Amino acid sequence: MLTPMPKPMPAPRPSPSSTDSTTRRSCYGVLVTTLTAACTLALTTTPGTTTAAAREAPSETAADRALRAFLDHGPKAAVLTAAHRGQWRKAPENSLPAIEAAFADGAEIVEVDIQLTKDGVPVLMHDETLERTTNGTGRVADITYAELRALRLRVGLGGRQAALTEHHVPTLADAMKAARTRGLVNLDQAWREREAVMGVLKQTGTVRNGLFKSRAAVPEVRAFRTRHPDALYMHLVDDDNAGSVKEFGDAAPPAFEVVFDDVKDAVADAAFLKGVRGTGRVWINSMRDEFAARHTDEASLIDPARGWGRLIDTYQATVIQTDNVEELKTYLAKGPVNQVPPGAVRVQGEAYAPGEEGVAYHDTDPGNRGDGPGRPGDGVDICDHDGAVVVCWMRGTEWLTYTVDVPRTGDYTLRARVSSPYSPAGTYRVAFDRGPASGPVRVVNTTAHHAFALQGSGVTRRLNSGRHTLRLSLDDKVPQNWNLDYLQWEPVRR
Ligand SMILES: [Ca+2]
Ligand SMILES: [Ca+2]
Ligand SMILES: [Ca+2]
Repeated sequence: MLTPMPKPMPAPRPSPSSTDSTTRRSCYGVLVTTLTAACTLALTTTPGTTTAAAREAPSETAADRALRAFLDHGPKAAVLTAAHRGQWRKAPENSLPAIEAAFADGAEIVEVDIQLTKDGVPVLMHDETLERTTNGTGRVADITYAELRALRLRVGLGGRQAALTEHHVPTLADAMKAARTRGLVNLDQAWREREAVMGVLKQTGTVRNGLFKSRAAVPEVRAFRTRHPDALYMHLVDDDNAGSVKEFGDAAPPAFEVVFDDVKDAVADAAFLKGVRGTGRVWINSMRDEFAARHTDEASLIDPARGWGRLIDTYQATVIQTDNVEELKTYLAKGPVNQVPPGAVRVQGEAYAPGEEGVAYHDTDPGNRGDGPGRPGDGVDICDHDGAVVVCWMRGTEWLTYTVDVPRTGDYTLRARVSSPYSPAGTYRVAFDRGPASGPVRVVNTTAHHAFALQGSGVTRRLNSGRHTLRLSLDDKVPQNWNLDYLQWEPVRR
């Protein structure tokens, strides 16, 4: 891949001072100096000025570009993508392949979580306990790294019924080495052990890759940044500590992670965000409802104006942390795109045909057991998973009917966007116009109720253009516990 020629860098700032008020400046000074050295070398490859050192100098790496971008908070600063726990849709969360996949998919930043083993080795793991993401039991802090190394990671977001992989819990050192030339690493749950973590960054030559964060008292943060003026740091603010932004004064960190569960929160106020945006980057999380007042990934997948677009335009986000790296990158590059493939028909699970129990649907218990917008009086269970409105509490013998308008006669194959933390998760069959039902389609464990995935079915049907009735039924006497976001009939290309 071609590497664009870096832009000239600003001159290094004056040498670091140890006073608190110049912490930010000295931090930038060291970082910019490091970058400038690399960029100067790259720039001197112009014919006629080439030096021996320049001929051996590596071109600017993706990590160089990510750092330069992260420190740019000017009005034209590009929105950066942070991959939550790595690209867990392709590899176990907090694993080396998840880090590599996140960078390969275009994330400039990968968020990871740090725990310490009994013998003091910083490792990547979100939980304090081993059960969810590995085949081990107990606490990380109670076993040695050698013992931890023998365990295997589960796929995706894990869970007791998720399949085991061949991958192991990585050390922070391994993770940082994997990121060294590729991007930044947001070090979550690392503040308590920040000195041990900083030691790893120094040993691995990745101080410039690591991004610390905390919501600690400002004097505690100042002390750390004075001790380590080259450490990258981001401060978390919500309504409880919004005053910390002012308290930093001239020594504002290069980013603030802003968390608001309500649009009326003080930190969601335009003037407050403008102030933050003026000194650094605004980092907003779109994974769950409560991080940014329901402006979530799932809402964005339906309409970016309900999520990422709003976070950028109204809440001035310049970093978005996501569980949907590829979709966010596509949105940032191309704007809203029609996500239904050309010629395909998407039928929302919750948009079943109108009618009564026994006519339009069958549900095993009365009323809506979910928290989503069910139809008044209907038994169908509808949930809202962070913006994904789905049929939930799906059980054997239940069925739903749909109206499907087929645009063009042809062969169509079915995929369904589903979720389930269980193995087995369940099976369904589909039938058109009172015709014979398909064979059973197995729903595959997606590792969490909120982890939706578009799964193939193996079912292909010849459909004439026009309106059809589709019936989706759940087999009896097999475990059923999954969620249906939508069905999608895609034209078969021959
Ligand atoms: Ca029900
Ligand atoms: Ca049900
Ligand atoms: Ca849906």
